[in-house]
Amino acid sequence: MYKMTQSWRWYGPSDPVPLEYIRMAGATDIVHALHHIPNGEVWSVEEISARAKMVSDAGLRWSVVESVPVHEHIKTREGEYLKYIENYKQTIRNLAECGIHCITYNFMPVLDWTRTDLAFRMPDGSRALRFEKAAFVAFDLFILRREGAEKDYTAEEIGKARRRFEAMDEEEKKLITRNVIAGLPGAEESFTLEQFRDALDRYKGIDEEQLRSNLAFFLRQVCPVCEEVGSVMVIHPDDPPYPIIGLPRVLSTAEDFRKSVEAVPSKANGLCLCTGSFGVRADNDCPAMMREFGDRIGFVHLRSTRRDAEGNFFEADLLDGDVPVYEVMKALLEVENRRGVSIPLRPDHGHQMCDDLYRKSNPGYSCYGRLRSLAELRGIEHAIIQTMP
Ligand code: CS2
Ligand code: MN
Repeated sequence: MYKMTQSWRWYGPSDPVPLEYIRMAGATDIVHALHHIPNGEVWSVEEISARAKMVSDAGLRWSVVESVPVHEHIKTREGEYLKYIENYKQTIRNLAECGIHCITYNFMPVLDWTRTDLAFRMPDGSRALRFEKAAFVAFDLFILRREGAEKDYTAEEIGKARRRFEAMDEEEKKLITRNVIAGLPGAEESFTLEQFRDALDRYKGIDEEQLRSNLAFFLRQVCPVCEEVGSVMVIHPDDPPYPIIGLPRVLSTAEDFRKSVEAVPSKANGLCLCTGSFGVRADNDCPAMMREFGDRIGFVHLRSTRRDAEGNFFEADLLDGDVPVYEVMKALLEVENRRGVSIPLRPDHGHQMCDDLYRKSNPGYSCYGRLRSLAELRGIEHAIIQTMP
């Protein structure tokens, strides 16, 4: 019986959740990146293997990279993009030499994942991450003051955002700005408002179709290298899975991934199925995606969100959100046993709870919150297996 490979994201030696704890949480594999290397530069074999040794000394295995960031020049296909693609290829080769074959990346312009509130109070007192539409629109219209932004919203949305903005004190304005542009963990970029406006400007001539073609261009370059060394590129979906601040999006739905595979059919063109990101849209059926893309899924993020009609969502308790976790796990086990592989899965974000509330932690990457999710996932998997033929 093939089961999930229980994995856990670790940010490196300064992560408040140390490797010893991760092992006690029941994970065997580490998801990691060399965050200290600037975007676009080659990760050397020396650096990778030193980190891998740190992980293996703790009785764990570094098997998935999340992420090798894709330089903005590659996404816009301008400037030094060819050089950065060559560097990316070399990093793929170096990782393979160190036994790491699963590479996560995303193709979101400018920002990685986006939230407005990092400490949304749940009824039980724990804290969750949240995306509040009116606060985000208020940021776009009245803090960032993006040119032409009003065209992206309805009169009702603008009115709501204005009222939301007027109710904010200076502290809250600063906090929202920081949450949006200073970069959440894993996002390697961080901006001032001025730099952020410049970064957005670079996408002025780039629509969805152009960005899609830039993704295909990048994949056509790197996939052959992956095939050569037995690796796979797994794309993480957009979060949130719809256009924001006038930027195009190309990986928000099943249809988006179909288009990518059609453009670049290489078997190295894989998917990181993040149920928390895809699950924000009611038209994304995560169990169906698991089944349809089963052969290309190299990595899974399990997390549940709860959305409302206005476009707000928060990260819910794993079994209390919109994502049908049981069905996803069932589909995953079917895929694993059909393919004869164990797929790495990690609890994506977790709530801040218990001691997490009194310690510093990377937003979303708490100790107890993720431990709770991983335990629940293990229980679900165990129960499903009892009833499998
Ligand atoms: C986030 C992202 O949802 C998530 O997993 O934490 O930072 C994610 O790691 C990147 O978008 C993947 O490239
Ligand atoms: Mn994710």
